[in-house]
Amino acid sequence: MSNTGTTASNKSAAYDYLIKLLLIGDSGVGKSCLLLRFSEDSFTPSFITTIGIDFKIRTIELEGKRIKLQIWDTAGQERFRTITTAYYRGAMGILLVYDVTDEKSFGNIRNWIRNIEQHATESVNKMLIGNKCDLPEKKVVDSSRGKALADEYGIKFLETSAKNSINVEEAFISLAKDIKKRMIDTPNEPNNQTGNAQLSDTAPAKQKNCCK
Ligand SMILES: Nc1nc2c(ncn2[C@@H]2O[C@H](COP(=O)(O)OP(=O)(O)O)[C@@H](O)[C@H]2O)c(=O)[nH]1
Ligand SMILES: [Mg+2]
Repeated sequence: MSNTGTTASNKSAAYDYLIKLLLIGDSGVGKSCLLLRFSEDSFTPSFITTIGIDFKIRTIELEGKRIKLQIWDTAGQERFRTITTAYYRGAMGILLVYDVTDEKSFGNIRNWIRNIEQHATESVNKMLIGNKCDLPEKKVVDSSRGKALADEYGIKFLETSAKNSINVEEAFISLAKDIKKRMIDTPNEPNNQTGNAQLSDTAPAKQKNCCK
């Protein structure tokens, strides 16, 4: 539906920035649903078995630039809380997701952050997401606790609903904006090359803290 005003360009290849995002968090918190909501604006009440398709793409426009978002979902491995390093390397932004109706998933956020510190690049942008905010009667993690945890790590915080489409756009787009800004401010950082230069999925990681 959108008319970008560019007539001759190849639609799929035309972008100014390629940004790779990663969704992590305990199994069942709604990562796959958030991704489905953001990429296809749909929702399914059943569990989505994340096999085969590892990522989805959506191109957005920010301040006149086309931003291609490649968003990786962690295919079922979250149960072991050891997402393979391959998922972390090259991630420019990470959405840390918990379920506001599941205390344990909130408690585990600290473990997920430890994983990020071990495996992702130091400069990676993070955002804390409390999903399923459409279930206030079942909510056990107060917004203030989510906010406090995010503040402790100096990251942004939003409560979302993949089901009712609350704050999903905002979460992804806010993270993308912060990353775009960082790429412009520090273009020489290993992970900040723009356009087609960024992201070969098989390329070796350029990690700063590569301590396995
Ligand atoms: N009420 C509600 N249920 C959700 C929401 N997001 C996901 N779910 C449900 O939570 C379950 C797990 O979702 P899924 O995306 O597969 O979780 P994942 O394991 O983190 O990928 C499914 O039954 C979804 O329908 C939400 O925002 N609100
Ligand atoms: Mg999933």
